[in-house]
Amino acid sequence: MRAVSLGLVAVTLALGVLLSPVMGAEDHVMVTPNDLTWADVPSLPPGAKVAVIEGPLDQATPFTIRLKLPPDYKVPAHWHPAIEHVTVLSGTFNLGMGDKLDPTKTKALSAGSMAIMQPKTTHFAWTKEETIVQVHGVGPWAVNYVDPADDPRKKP
Ligand SMILES: [Cu+2]
Repeated sequence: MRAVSLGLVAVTLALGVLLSPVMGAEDHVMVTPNDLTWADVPSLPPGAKVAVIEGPLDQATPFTIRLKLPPDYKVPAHWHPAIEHVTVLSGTFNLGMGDKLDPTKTKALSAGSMAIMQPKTTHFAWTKEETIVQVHGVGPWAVNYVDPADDPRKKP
């Protein structure tokens, strides 16, 4: 009887140790717009800002980011290794599918709109006014340009 009790205690302790990282401080996230910290985005042309809400993006874990794009901004044709969910929060996100940015082949996504792109789907976007979009998915995340010359990380 005593041996069984000790065994249960041992199992309980072992589970407690195993579960503790999952039940850690990050069991929920609540953010308001004022909580966000905006930073430059090396993978996008200059002028865009990113706020990471959930991540990290380079891991096989859910991520949520916001992108703030200035007026008259262009995102050249690119693709991602993971599914992309884009929700437009403010402004207008003009989004098109294909290997080359063509402003005549985009759909104007107003605030409240959403787009979903499967992995490796090539797409491009532009803005006329400041636009904020929220992107979420499951990492690892990356931005790969169709034309390597468009990649700002490869420019001096
Ligand atoms: Cu994209």
